[in-house]
Amino acid sequence: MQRRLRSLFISQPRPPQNLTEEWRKIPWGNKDRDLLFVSGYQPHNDELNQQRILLYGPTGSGKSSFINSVDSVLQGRVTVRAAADAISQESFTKKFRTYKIQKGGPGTFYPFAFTDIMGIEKDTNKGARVEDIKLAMSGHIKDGYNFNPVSKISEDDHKYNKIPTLNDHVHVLVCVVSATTSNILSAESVAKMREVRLAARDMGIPQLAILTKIDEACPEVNADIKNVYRSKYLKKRMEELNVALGIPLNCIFPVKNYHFEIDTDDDIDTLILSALRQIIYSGEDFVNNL
Ligand SMILES: Nc1nc2c(ncn2[C@@H]2O[C@H](COP(=O)(O)OP(=O)(O)OP(=O)(O)O)[C@@H](O)[C@H]2O)c(=O)[nH]1
Ligand SMILES: [Mg+2]
Repeated sequence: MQRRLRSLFISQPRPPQNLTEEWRKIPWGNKDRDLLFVSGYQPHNDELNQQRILLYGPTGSGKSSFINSVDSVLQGRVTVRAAADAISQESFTKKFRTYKIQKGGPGTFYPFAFTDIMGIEKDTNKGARVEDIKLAMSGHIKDGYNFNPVSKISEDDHKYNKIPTLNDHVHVLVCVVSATTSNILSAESVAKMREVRLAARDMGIPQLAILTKIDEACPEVNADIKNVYRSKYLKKRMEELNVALGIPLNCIFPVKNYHFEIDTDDDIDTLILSALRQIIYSGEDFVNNL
């Protein structure tokens, strides 16, 4: 009994039940280094005006919020350009729209842009159609196209781009999934997302995934975002995403989007920049290997 009591006193504090040893290292407090990289980035290929980054994923997963979050990090203030929605049962984003990010004064932009699309839904005639996402990847859809969940864009549509150039083509495909739902992604949604992924593979487009809402999914991360790579729960969600879609674990990035904050935060920024850096590297490699 005495020995047990003694061992209780000398035992080291153990991590809380839901946390474990850090399983991915991230340099917290080094945000300026990442910002410097992003602001200094110029595509090697001078025919490329900007990398085109296409976001896809289930309705409500945080695609539009991720675009706003990247914009917020780079502007140094919380911005809300791509409309996000809290209560919509169906995809809130209906239009195919590309967001450039302003760099310095008006009229100058970073050499990458995000294309936001309608969310994927499990029902056959709901949400973005896989055929449309494939056409978007090869640059056939022009900005402003209104997605029609029932039929794909026709070649006669004035938003159909018959002769896409390098700049219309997608250079990086990013799958956006919520950490609160990845284990219950329906089989139908997974099938649609996998089809998109295989089409991108055939076109050689690099692919990454963003796991959003990590604050909502894990109380320890909500208390301190720096627990992200110690969370057993998030590790499990990432492994599930890896198995469901086949995206390698080192291409999956957990982030917390800005959604209620009115000011930016260095740790939230660090995670977003860590994902953004990898997106930029991947797009650059793709264009250089074409
Ligand atoms: N807690 C939390 N909420 C988030 C996060 N990202 C997005 N949200 C919220 O989730 C809801 C849906 O986000 P959207 O960005 O509209 O999602 P979406 O993928 O663009 O959705 P559709 O356009 O409908 O396909 C909004 O209420 C956001 O504020 C996050 O990281 N954490
Ligand atoms: Mg949206």
